Parts: sequence; C-alpha cells; structure tokens
Amino acid sequence: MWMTLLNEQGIDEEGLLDSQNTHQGINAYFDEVKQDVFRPRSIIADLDDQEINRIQNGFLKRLFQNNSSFSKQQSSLNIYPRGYYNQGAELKEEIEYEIQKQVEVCDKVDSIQIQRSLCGGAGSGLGNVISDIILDNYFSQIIHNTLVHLPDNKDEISWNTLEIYNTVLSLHSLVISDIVIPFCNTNISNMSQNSFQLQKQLNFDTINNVVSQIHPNFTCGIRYPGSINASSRKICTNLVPFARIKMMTATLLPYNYFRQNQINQIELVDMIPYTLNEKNFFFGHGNPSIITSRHIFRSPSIFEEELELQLVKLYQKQQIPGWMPNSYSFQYCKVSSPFNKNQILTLILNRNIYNQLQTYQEKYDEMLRKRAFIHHYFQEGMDEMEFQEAKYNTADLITEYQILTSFEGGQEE
Ligand SMILES: Nc1nc2c(ncn2[C@@H]2O[C@H](COP(=O)(O)OP(=O)(O)OP(=O)(O)O)[C@@H](O)[C@H]2O)c(=O)[nH]1
Ligand SMILES: [Mg+2]
Repeated sequence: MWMTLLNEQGIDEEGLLDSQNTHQGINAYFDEVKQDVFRPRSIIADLDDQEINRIQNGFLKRLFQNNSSFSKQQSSLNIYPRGYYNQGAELKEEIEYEIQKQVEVCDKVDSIQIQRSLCGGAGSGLGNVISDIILDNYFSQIIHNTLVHLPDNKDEISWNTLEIYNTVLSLHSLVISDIVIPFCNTNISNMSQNSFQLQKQLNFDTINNVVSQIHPNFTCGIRYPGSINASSRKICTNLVPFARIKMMTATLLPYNYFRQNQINQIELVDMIPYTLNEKNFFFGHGNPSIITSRHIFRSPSIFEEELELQLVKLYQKQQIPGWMPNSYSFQYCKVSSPFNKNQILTLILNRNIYNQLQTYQEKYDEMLRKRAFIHHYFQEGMDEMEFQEAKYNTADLITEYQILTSFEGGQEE
C-alpha cells in the first residue's frame, strides 16, 4: 500500500518529495517530519518481529526506519488467545498511547484503517486488541475501516490448520468496525487467472499489490478534487443501512498491474458492466444480492452523464429489495491512480456473502464437535463458553445477512 501511496503523492522511497508531482492531499497518509521529508502515519504490530524486521530492513527501510512498531519477539503459535489475552494484551497500553499520539497531531481525522488477517494468531488476536482500542477511544468519532484477509472457501493449502478457529473466534470484532472490506487470496488469484489466463496461483506480493489499492482508492475523495466527493463517513452512511451489517464485497477495475498499456485504454463506461460481476469479487462467490453499493470513479476525464446512464442501465438489471429507496451511490475523483488512468472501485453490500460465512461456521462446528486442537486454546486461558459464544455470534450474523431481503418488496428465500 505504501508503494501505491508514494507513487500517488510524489514521494520517493526515502520519504523525500519528488518535485514533479502536485502533492495534493499529501498530509492524509504522511507526516512531514522536516521540510520536504515525509514519513508514513502508521503503526505496525505483530507478536514476533520477523515481519517487522523485513519491512524495516527491506526496500522501504529509509521510509520505515523510525516508524512505530510493536512486537513481543514471541510467536503467537498461530492461536488467537495468545494474541488477544496474553502476549498481545501486554502490548495494548503502548499501542493505545501511540494511536492517541498520532491522532492528536492531526487537524482532522477522517478514518483509521486497519489491515490484517483473521487466519493467524497475531492478526486475529492482536488485531482484536487494536480494534478494541479504536472502539474504546473513538467510537462514533472516527471511522474505523478494516481490510481483512479471511480463509478461502475451498480447501486451499493454508499455512495454518487453526485458521477457522481463529477466524470464528475473532469475527465479532469485525462488527465493531464501521466498514469491513474482506478478501480471500483465492478470489484474487482466480480473478487474475480469469482475465489473463494465468495458470499458476499468484504469490502474496502480487495479491498484495492488488488488494493494497483498496484503501488508497477509498480515501481518494478526501485527498483530491472531484465533482461529487466524499469522506469515509459519508461513504459508510450510504453503504451501511444496519448497524451490524458492514462486510462489503469489493471489485477493482481494471486489473492493474498486468499489461498496463493495454489496460490504460479501457474507458470507465466500458468497465461499469463488470463492476458487479462475481468473477471480480474480492470475497464471496455467486451472483450478488445487492442491498447497497458505491462506485468510486477515478479518471482525469469523467463524463458524468454518460456514466450515470450506464449505472441506471446496470441497476435496472439487478433485483434490488423493494424497501431500499436508492441502492447505489457514486463519486468522482479527477486524479488517476498511479497504475491506471481510469479506475473504478466498487463496494457492494452483498447479502449473499452469508454463504461464505456459513462455510466457516460448518467447518468450525465440525472441528469443535471433535474437540480438535481445543486444548491449545484452553492452555492459553480460554474456556468452553467462549467457543460456544463465538458459534452463536456467527450464527446470528449469518441470519442477519440472510433476512436482509425478506422485507416487503424484496426477494424471499
Ligand atoms: N494476501 C496475503 N496473505 C498473506 C500474507 N501473509 C500471510 N498471508 C495469509 O494470511 C494467513 C495468516 O498469516 P500469518 O502470518 O500466519 O498471520 P499472523 O497474523 O502473523 O499470525 P501468526 O503468525 O499466527 O502470529 C496465512 O495463512 C496466509 O494465507 C500476505 O502477505 N498477503
Ligand atoms: Mg505471523
């Protein structure tokens, strides 16, 4: 994500200003530490320090050399309670203080963005500690925006046999975010295979290059001019009609990164029909059942009437629930992303993602019935009740998605 932002904001890998760019909105993600020297406004946290060292000694080492990072130099052993209760909880005060410090120096805070995976012990457990901090300190004041990696639907090779436990045990924390954008690695890999006939699975770096563009596109409205523009709060107000339903299916068009020259030719109007296509979904499968959606258009040449006409045509073909007054919204930004001249980020509140949640629930129930691996969690202080609570919370969440269209005028199951 920081490579995208450096490119967009005209800053080089050492944090120095590159004079060729306009630098609009530069202060949204970067602090100016001395004249023309910028540092990311970010916090990196993990239980072991391997990944943190990789960032601090890697390609962007000059940029991250004084960055706030937190670790315990101990592994989470892949289990949620080490991240949430034990080693992770010991980092809570330090991280809370740093977040408060970074928030206080800002004139105005639009949102706090979190990126994590629910599959591992640190991402689920320590990630929940950080979500709690944001809730305790800034509930309803600052938008809490989570980009989250969730397990794949099919039995793909995973690093971690405990990912279903970690995911279901920490799923409740997604409900306290204001907006959640989930993704599965397989979805991203398949997307690229569909469009480029690539045979092999993508590696993490390539997947990260695609996924990491979500947050910068989400915030283009507060960084750049556009005729209809929006803050994170405004986007969330339009997208989230019910307090606990906030997981959005995202699509990002065109697939950047590959075949750039060819892709740069594609016009926004030509991409619109594909924005709701399941083949492009970052999360979930099958035709969407759309409750709300938002299209964020980025291009130096936007023909608003033409785009709005295309959107009307697109939504005429969708079955929108009768109780929903106007299910889609959009915004325009005149500054392109560094990868494509024309780009559309679409966020869809898609009732059908309950199918994906159900697969987690089924796998979790099966493992729990066998009591597989459960002793590892008990050794870290968890008890049976917590496993049962997570099970019922997940079932409730699934029901809340399922009933979304069953109001008068909607599609009944
Ligand atoms: N897209 C993407 N997925 C990743 C990346 N690194 C890891 N993953 C996936 O995320 C899951 C969790 O990764 P971990 O490194 O175990 O997560 P963690 O939060 O550090 O947890 P622990 O290592 O268990 O403390 C893995 O099973 C991978 O499938 C990455 O760079 N990009
Ligand atoms: Mg790890």
